[in-house]
Amino acid sequence: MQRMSRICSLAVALLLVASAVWAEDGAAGWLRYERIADAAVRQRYDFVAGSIAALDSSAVVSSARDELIRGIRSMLDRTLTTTTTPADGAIVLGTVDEVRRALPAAVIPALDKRNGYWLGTASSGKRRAIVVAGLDANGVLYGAFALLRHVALHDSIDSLNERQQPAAPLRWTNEWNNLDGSIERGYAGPSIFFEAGHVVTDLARAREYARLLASVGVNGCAVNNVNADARAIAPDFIPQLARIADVFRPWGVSLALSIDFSSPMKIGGLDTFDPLDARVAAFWKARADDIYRAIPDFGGFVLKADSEGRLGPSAYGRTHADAANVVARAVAPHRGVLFYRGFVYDHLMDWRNPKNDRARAAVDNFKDLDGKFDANVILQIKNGPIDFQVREPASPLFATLEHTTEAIELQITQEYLGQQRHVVFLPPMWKETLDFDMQRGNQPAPVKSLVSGYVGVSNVGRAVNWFGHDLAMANLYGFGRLAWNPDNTSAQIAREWTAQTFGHDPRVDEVVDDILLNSWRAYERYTGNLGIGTLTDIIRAHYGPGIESSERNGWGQWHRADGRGVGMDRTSATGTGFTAQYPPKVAAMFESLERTPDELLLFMHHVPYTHVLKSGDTVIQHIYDEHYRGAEDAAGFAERWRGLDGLIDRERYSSVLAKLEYQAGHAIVWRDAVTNWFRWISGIPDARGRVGRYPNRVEAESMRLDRFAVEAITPWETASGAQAIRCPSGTCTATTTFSGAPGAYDIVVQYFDENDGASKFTLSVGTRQIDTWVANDIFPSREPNGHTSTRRVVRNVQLKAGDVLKIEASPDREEFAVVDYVEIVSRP
Ligand code: GCW
Repeated sequence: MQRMSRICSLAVALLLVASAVWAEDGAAGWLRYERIADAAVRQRYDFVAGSIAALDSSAVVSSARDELIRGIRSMLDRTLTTTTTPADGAIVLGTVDEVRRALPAAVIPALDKRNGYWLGTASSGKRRAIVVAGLDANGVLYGAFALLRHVALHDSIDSLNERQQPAAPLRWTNEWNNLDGSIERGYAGPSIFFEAGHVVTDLARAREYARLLASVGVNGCAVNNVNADARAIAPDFIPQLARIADVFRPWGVSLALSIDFSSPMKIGGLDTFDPLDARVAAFWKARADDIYRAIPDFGGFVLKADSEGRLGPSAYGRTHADAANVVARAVAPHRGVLFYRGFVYDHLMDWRNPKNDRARAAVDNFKDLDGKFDANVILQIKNGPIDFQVREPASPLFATLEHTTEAIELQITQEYLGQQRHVVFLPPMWKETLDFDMQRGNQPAPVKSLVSGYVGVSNVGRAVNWFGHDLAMANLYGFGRLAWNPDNTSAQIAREWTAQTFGHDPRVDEVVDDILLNSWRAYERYTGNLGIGTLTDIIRAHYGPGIESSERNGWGQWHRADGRGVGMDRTSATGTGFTAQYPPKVAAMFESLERTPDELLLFMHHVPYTHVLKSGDTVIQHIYDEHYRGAEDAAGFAERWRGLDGLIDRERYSSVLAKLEYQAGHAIVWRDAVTNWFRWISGIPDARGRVGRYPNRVEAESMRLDRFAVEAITPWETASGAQAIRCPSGTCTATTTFSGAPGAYDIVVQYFDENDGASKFTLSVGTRQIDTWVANDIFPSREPNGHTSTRRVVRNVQLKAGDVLKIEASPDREEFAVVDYVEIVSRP
């Protein structure tokens, strides 16, 4: 009996272990190494068996070897044994020099870019070995991951002969993590690096993150916020940071840090941070020397200065070059670099002056400094001239500087792009910038040919699946793949990511790829088209609609919509002159109303609402149509995902479905807010009669109310009819009597889920309760508005005339169970 129960508990324990290993919680990201069941596919890798030889014992090459063992075991159930001699090895790993010495038969093509590698075959003893040769240890690691990727993608590796070199030597992420563990613009829980002012004790997640980064060729990571806390480089903090560097090192990821330019004063005991003061230079040198003593492979610093209230060289009348160089010189002897952020602008601009323009700031601030930066300074330039909006032209700064090393900064965290509650696959957007031809000197000059570095603002958090939304991982993957080779297409990146993440069922892959590849366009449609900006609340959350929030303040994300027209006039002829910041051919294109592509029209020009686009539609009708179309796209994503029921694991199926359904609802919030606002300001109705007319909708304020009170919502466009109902205390009810035809309906309740309470709702038809829920999500607001407006849908409810629909609600703390409307939609 006792024995039996021991066996039983052993079996249970084993089961638990097995299910933990196979839990599809997104933690493994794309590195799932799913077992290959198809015999024909397995056969392709028959010769991958026996031993694996790593020709050196460096930590990075050991990681490469161990990763291959792990991946091959998982995909092919074969355990490679390790050896250090290549004889009869199935896989041989090493730097080019090591491989040439050990396997003279290997014909390795020349590699000349750091981190490059060659994947090929060569005879080894009596057999053919797969060779992974890197120019350096990182190259070996990237080659190993590439080999595993081939197997995961079921590619044939029979005639492997692949020379890969990265497009740019520096491929970093920035993590806007604060030392207290919070993350600026992070949407997936607290920091994996810091908590309560120190480095976390358990760095397992940081180690795992470095592995994910390495698998797509990222070789540096600045772990703290660019709005930097000076304490990060204080002497007593360095040993803690060294622990992060230790877990990064085996994955070839250099630790880097963001710095506060006023550190010489804040932590150095000086009375100045003037970059030309010798004591300040000595301070930076001492800090750098100290860091490199503890972390010899430290990557360098990132500096945000004179931007959004951060102190910078302007305090002493010095230039950005002075600021950059004093820090760069401190790290130069250690071969470190300084990324200096080009995101410098005045956020207190006078909005009344029509010539003021935030988009001009980067070029205006940096154009005279070309050639004045030290060789190890890299100017880190956001893809567009404003700030990670849903559509921006490429920043003209890329083309302005000819003697300055440049990096492009892309944002993986979806700050303005749905904060990982909306699916937005970003490679198609990033490629718009990378492929944009500046035609500098009348020569082809796509942005990707002008940059030597890629920086992705990532902001992963403690959420098991890293970003909160399983599909958002495709953006980290895509960032790495584009930083390695910007010629990779979005479709190719999506295909690779999807197959590794969800497997090879063509029905699944088609749907996931399709959702990914159409997602940015959809988001653009229902948030802000024609280059107008994201039309979000720009003052705080950057999340839901807030059409006027960008106007009449100094932040400069203006769209200048008034009763007659819309758009920023950035032409040289009549506007801010921004267009002239581009090389002549591009400038001429943007200067011309006719030649500016529709998708950037309102970024460059102010036009009447009746202006006719290339598509033949007027601007206003286009705004209406696109918002309806975008909301339909979003509904389609959820619908298509439902078709995957049973084809993928339950866990990810359900969690992604919940996100897509929420998104479909929020897309309607966006649609209604933006279209109603433009209907109001332009006075021009929707030719298709949709805007302002919602035949299936019963406004909450017109229901029969018991204890509920009617409330005006701010901004008005974020509630249907500008009003909602709130329950001050206890339990409140709102009822309406159905009068339509008998049949099956979906019932929608649009309510506000604030982050200052968890109010409760029940929905009944007659005496039958059909749904109950608690509004306990954490949206970025404590008020009923476009951030918090949320849709609850009860599907397939039988209704007949005379049925009474009742919402019962009770508030919690400061959340007053606010309801906007009910919609009763007949099922197709
Ligand atoms: O997009 C803005 C963000 C800020 C951020 C800043 C920057 C880290 O709203 O939160 O600050 O850009 O890039 O420096």
